[in-house]
Amino acid sequence: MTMKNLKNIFRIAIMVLLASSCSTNNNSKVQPEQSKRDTVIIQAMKFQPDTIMINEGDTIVWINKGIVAHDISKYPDKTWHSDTIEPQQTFEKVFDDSTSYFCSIHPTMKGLIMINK
Ligand SMILES: [Cu+2]
Repeated sequence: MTMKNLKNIFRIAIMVLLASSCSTNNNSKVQPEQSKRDTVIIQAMKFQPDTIMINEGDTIVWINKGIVAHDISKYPDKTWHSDTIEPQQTFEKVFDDSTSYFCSIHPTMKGLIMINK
């Protein structure tokens, strides 16, 4: 094998590497839309908004902007729930299904999460 042939083989190998890294970049562009983060403010003993429409897999972030502690619990059975959320603290959770929730400390506080399917 001559030196010239060896150089050509290296050149081809580099071209193949470049081409495959380009196609990797193209693939990342067609990946599904990234999941979003949606915010619910807890203030004045209410969830604001109290009904929120999100896409499957989105994250909801609750921010306690009130002056007392709250929690986020599945309504009515508390099959999932946050820890106590003190003022200025947050809680976040990913949702794949529609659900209603409430604050088990103040059970009149209710909210609804609807999945856009
Ligand atoms: Cu509360």
